[in-house]
Amino acid sequence: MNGNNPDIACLKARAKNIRRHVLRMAERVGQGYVGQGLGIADLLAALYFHELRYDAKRLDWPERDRFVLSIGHYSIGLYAALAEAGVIPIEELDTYGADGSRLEMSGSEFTPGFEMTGGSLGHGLGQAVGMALGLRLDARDARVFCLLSDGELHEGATWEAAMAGAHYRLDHLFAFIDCNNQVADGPTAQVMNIEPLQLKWQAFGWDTQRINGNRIEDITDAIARAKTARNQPHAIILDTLMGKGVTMFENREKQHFIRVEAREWELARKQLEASL
Ligand SMILES: Cc1ncc(C[n+]2csc(CCOP(=O)(O)OP(=O)(O)O)c2C)c(N)n1
Repeated sequence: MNGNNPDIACLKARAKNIRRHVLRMAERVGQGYVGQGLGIADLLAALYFHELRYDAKRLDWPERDRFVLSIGHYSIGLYAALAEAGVIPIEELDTYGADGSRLEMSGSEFTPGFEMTGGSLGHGLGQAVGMALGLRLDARDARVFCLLSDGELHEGATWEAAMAGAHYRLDHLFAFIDCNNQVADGPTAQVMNIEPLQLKWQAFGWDTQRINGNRIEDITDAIARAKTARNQPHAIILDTLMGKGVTMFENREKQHFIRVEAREWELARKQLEASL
C-alpha cells in the first residue's frame, strides 16, 4: 500500500465493508463496542487500504509499519479491518467475544495483526514511542501509527509518552486521537474536559492537525501533510461520530457498550445499507 493518490471511492467502499463486518460480529453475540467500531471505520480503511505498509501473509515482516491500537475495546473495528485486509478469515468474525476465541472483546497481542494487548487504557502511546525509538535504533524506515481515544487523555501516562515522543523528535510516529466526545461515564467534557486539544498537543511539541475523522479524503490529506513535517511526531485529532453510518446508534444516548434486541440488528443493517 502507501500509494500517493488515494482512490477515495475505493476507500469508502472498504469503510462500508468494515462497518458491515462490525455489525456482523455484534449481531452474532448480541452486543459489543459497536459505536466505536463504526466511528473509526474511515480511519481504518484509509490506513489499511492506502497508507500502511504491511504483508498480510507475513505479519512479522520487520520493515512493516506498526499499527498500535491503544484502546483494547475498539478491537471490534480492527478485527473488521483485518478481516477485510485478508489477515484473519472473515468467518472467524463470528467468534467475536466467544470463550476461547482469538477475537476477544478487548484485543490481545495473540490476535494476528495486533501489536499490543489493550484493555488498560493509557499505555498505547508509550509503547508506540518505544517502538518508534527501537525502529530508529535499528535504522529501519518503518513508521508507527497509534490510535488512542479521548478517554485516554485522562491518563497521565499518555502525556508522559507525548513528552517523550517530542523529545526524541520521532517524526515517523503518528498518533490519531479519536474524539468521539464520549467516555464510559458520559460526555468527555462533563467527566473531565480535555480541550483545547490542538493547543495542548502543540505545546507538547507535536505537529498537530484537527479534522473530520469520518471524511476519508480529509484523513488521507492530513496524513500526506503530516509526512512533510520533520523532526516532530504527528498528532491528528479526529472528530468522529460514534455509531457512524447506523442512525439508530448515532442517535443513542448510551453509546459505550451496545446491546440491542435480536430483531433490531436487522434494522441496523438496513440503516447501514441506506447510508453513505
Ligand atoms: C487504566 C484504565 N482505567 C479505567 C478503565 C475502565 N474503562 C474502560 S473504557 C473507559 C473509558 C472509555 O472512554 P474512551 O476510551 O474514550 O472510549 P469510548 O468512550 O470511545 O468507548 C474506562 C474508564 C480501563 N479500561 N483502564
